Amino acid sequence: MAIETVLLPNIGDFKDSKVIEVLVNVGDQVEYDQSLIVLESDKASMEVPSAFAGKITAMKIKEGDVVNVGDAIAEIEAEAIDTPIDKESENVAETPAKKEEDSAVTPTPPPKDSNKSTEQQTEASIKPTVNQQKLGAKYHASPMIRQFANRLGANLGEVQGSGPKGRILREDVEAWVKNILQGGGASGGSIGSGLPKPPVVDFSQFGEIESIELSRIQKISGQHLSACWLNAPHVTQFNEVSIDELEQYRTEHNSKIANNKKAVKLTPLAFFIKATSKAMDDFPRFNSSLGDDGQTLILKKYLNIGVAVDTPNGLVVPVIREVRDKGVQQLASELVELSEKARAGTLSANEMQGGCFTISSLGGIGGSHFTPIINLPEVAILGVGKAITKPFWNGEEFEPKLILPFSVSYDHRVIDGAEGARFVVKLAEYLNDLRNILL
Ligand code: CAO
Repeated sequence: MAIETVLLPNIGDFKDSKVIEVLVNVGDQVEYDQSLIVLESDKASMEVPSAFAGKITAMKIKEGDVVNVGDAIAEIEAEAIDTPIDKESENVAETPAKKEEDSAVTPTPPPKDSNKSTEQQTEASIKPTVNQQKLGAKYHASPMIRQFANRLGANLGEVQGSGPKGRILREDVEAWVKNILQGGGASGGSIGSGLPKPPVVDFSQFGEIESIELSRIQKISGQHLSACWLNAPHVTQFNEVSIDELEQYRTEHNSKIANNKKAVKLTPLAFFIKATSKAMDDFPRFNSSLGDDGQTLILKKYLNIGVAVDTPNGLVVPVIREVRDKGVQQLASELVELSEKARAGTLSANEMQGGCFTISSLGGIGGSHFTPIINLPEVAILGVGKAITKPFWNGEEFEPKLILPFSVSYDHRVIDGAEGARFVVKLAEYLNDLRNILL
């Protein structure tokens, strides 16, 4: 094994280039074509790959050095290598265009016993690098393809090359981008947002299964919920409040109207809607949406509240309009009407639009706190659990109190933690003593 010196080849515009990164150390085993250093000019940065495979015995430059054509970069105890292109060309039928792309990047492998000159370590062995991509990443792509990928924002580290020796071709980049646009996984197993894909499992290997199609509503709401979950940085704030007085008033009211067949019974939810609208007025950011550019906040002067309704076909969210102007009884009536329509599948599009905030109440079913998903472009959602009687320490003794668990998820881009906490405290204040709403 001979000691070979890697020289900086002719790299065109790169004169007095600064070494901005050294990617290898003495003692490292490097492969032929592996990037050794990164140079920077005022226009671009370039990776300089090794023209030899072997062990690095000396580094001749360090970060911050300024280098020119012919300068020594490193010394390598070189191994004999195969010539990839020669072998590949025997097996791979290539178009002229593909050949051109490859010759633009593939280092000409050194003849096994020749003295390597600057010319032999040609400019073809220089790889422009895309700054956003991992330096020193072991993928093979021509400068043209790297530029193409950079323009499209494709991460070459995730693109599976279909060319000789895994070289990335134009169509590989196109396929990667197409896959991302279709919401699929990239070759590296990630989707557009960079999330890993869940494993695909053939469950039938473990036992009997049955596949049923999701309902139309579930398909639509599933996509919407995923978008909401992925786009808004959620914070969920939990709280509990004693609602004995609310409950006493509600049951008294309901017993008074028990004989009136036309009167709508009050459920706690009508009170939650009213109290929420008051808290939203106190904290107007809870009645806002982020502008398309993500740089502006749209504050709404109207106040409509959507209520999640569980239907046999899936979840729908009819909207009660202008909640501020309505009393609890009217809210209860509209809630009954809208939830009946929702279950019958007769809601109009208009009745499901224009919400400013959503309430998801599971109190009629059970369970305590949960983390509701913000219904974008709204910025917050209230999730209500089932109120149960619990021992409450009043300062002197435990007394039984009807405690309502609730949670508010909010978009942290719009609402700070302190404001989120103030909102849930204020909401609890209103629910604890409805007279506070009148103040
Ligand atoms: N704590 C204790 N009891 C509660 C309660 C709470 N937080 N909320 C409701 N209840 C009681 C009601 O008082 C009622 O009891 P009474 O008849 O004795 O008064 C009973 O539970 C049933 O209430 P309800 O659920 O029929 O009525 P509602 O107004 O509370 O809710 C609606 C209406 C449409 C929201 C509800 O029927 C529904 O669909 N809930 C599910 C919403 C949902 O799926 N959310 C999840 C979205 S995310 O997947």
